Amino acid sequence: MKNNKPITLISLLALFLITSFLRAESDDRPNILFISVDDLNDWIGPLGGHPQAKTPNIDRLAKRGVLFTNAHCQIPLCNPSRTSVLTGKYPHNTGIYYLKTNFRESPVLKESVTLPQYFKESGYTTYAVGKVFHMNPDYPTSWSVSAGGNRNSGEYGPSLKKDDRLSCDDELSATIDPLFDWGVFSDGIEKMPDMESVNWANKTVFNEEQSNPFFLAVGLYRPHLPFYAPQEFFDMYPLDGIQLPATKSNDLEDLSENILKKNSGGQVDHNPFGWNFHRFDWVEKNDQWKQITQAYLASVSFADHCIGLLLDNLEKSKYADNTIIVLWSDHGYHVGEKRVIGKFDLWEESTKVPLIFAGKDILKGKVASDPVGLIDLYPTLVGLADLPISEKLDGRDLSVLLKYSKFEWNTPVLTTVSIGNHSVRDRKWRFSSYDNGDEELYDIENDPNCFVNLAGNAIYQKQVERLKEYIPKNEYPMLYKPGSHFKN
Ligand SMILES: [Ca+2]
Ligand SMILES: [Ca+2]
Repeated sequence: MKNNKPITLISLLALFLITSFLRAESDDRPNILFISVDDLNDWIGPLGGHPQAKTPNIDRLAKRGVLFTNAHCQIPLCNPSRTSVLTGKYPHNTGIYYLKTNFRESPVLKESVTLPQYFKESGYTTYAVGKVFHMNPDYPTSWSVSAGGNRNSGEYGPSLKKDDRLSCDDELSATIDPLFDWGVFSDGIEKMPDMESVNWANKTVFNEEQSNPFFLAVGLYRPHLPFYAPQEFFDMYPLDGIQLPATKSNDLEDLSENILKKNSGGQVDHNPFGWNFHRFDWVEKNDQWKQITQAYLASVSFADHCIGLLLDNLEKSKYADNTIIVLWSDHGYHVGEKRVIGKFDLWEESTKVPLIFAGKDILKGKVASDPVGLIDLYPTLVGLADLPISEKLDGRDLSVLLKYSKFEWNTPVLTTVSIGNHSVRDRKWRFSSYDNGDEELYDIENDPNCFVNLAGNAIYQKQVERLKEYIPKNEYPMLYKPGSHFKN
């Protein structure tokens, strides 16, 4: 009996030490700030895609982290790209290629664990605001707290009625392409939905005491169409001085009809070559190329402003030192290159995306030219949080590139637009293969605008044969309702 007291004290001390250790260990787990930007191409300061683009906040994030200069999406369209990122699966392994298909409809993904869901099930509080998933917010499966609840997260964007159109009031465009518009948003910056998302994130997450580590996803909607931004962002780009993207007058002449069709961004009844070319034809006919370029640049700078507010608030918060930041866009965008306004093609402008990681244990100021994909986000974030990486994921853990300055690789990255139509990109080459056997090959080191299609030239046959090895041989059947992917 006489030993009871000391034993109790020792037990209490041990319990205290164990719980302190566990708490310290759980507190050490990094938070994740996951910022997705919609339709942002390489027109950001550190990627230099447009010489006039002003993105001071993305620039400072790149300086404090690792910037990938050769990162590509796996499919250049919102829903399938986001599905691929958030489930860690290639589109050709799930059948999700189009806008309308809810990813849980794929037998492959029905029971799959999404990236936020994995963090949630690992003890994180997962928050979503803005456009993260596309058709299916997957709430509450993926999220502890969702600002949009179970609403379609694609609803985020300034309301758009037909009478609201600012620049493009052509009846055909207004009827079949209702988002195709641009101009000054005059209701005040605070009414921009992205500002509401940023304010929600700051108030709900950074300014609150978090009992668990958090995974906060903020999905910014700009610079997606309509290119509406407050006046101050248009003022940054005076119309007279706008530089147009580089183009070549006969650029499309070395491409077959099938290649043009597969890269048309979705076919519509009146135009077998689809939205992409139709939009540019309209812009050219109405002499609006400078205006739409200005509006896209203004939208990019507005998105950058929102990113700056998130970074500022995180820096001011108690979570500043223990949060990993990843910034990515779901795909690129053409503003006239190859006579395209849009995405959903296998060309560099559509596939290339900004991708920056920063935070705990990540190198500062590294610029990595290794070919990487958004498919790598899932295993990388899981790896950075020191959680086990599932073997079911298709991507690679980029941690070695984020933590070691000398590590590099040159394994090609894959992009797809539909069954049988794929493209692979390494440091120097882009090779694309189409369902009827047509091919494209570009030497991007010497022809950065991809003007000259080298496929068919015997000199390059070795490169073609090498790159062809990375084109998928087995493809999951397409889950798609014909005619429904754009018309809504
Ligand atoms: Ca998008
Ligand atoms: Ca060409």
